[in-house]
Amino acid sequence: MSAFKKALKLLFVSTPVGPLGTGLGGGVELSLYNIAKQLIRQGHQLQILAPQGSTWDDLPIAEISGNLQVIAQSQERNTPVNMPENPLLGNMWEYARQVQSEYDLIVNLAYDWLPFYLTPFFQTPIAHFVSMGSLSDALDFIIQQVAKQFPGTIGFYTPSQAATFPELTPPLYHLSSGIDLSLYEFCPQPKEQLVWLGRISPEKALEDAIATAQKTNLPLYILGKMQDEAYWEKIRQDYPNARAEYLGFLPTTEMQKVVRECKALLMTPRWVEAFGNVAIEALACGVPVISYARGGPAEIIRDGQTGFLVEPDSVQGLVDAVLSLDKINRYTCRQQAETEFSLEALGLRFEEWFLKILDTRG
Ligand code: HBI
Repeated sequence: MSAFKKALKLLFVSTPVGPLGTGLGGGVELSLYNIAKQLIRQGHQLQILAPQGSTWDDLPIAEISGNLQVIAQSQERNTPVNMPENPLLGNMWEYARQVQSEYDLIVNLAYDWLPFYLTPFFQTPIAHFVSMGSLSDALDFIIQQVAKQFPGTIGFYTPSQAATFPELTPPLYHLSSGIDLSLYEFCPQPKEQLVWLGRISPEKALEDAIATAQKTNLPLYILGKMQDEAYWEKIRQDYPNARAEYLGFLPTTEMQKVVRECKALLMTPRWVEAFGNVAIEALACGVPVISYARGGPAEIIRDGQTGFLVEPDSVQGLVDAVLSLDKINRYTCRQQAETEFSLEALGLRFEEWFLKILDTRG
């Protein structure tokens, strides 16, 4: 902590769709873990409110009980906001209301209507980190209201993610992401295999990766949280002969042992991926990333240098990219991770955002 910056007391309120450490919270779980660890290293004090059953290293977690929120991407755009009885989301924010005076700032990581609606009722300022692209009219509307009433309190991963929302009052902050590079080991010489990482859910279009592996006659390793079993079964039926092996949701150190030995990571987002933490995890291992040119990955991958950006939803484009992988220098991939996606850079971006919010508040 430099002399010019005071230590902040921060209350993080996690995503209500699954306990931390289970993978149900998708990319925002990893983001929360990395941001929290780095801000503590920078001398700030943190408390994390998270669902019962959350465990993660030595992170200071207060576990809150209650029923999980339905995941937003399974709803329609015009689905009314819904809350289960004994809602975990409501319970987390009631706890936050009670303890708010002990903190300088509350940081919301839930992609849900309630925290935005509650913002004017709180005395302590709230920073909202929006973790996905626009998915619902109700959320778009309330985010617009908070951006207008509390300018500068809305943060995104990337500009392309922010652009999916209707016009928002500036300033908007783009925090990008970052990972603990020491957990990822560079691999100069891969095996003849491909990998796909992510929650197994329709918006991730795993079927395109399996089709690509089949056309290039390469085995495909699949890692990530099994979010939609029916979707997975349908893929199995559609591709009975695929050389695809599902390895489950592995902790980072185990996951990177598989990823680092692969020729490339395939990313096949059907939606506008807000960021794509899996892309920088692969780069950190020296693994080129081949992705549809949409959303976060299009802002991460240097086309032709650290991977390839492909016409969205074109399996043939993915196949052509796989056949061009010898053009990529794997060390360039690792270097990009080191220069753009280190934890230090991530922590400084969040710290700067938080200090701006507190300065605005005076
Ligand atoms: N859905 N309702 C809801 N709330 C969240 O916080 C949420 C979600 N779906 C997915 C999700 N968060 C995370 O996996 C992404 O933010 C990465």
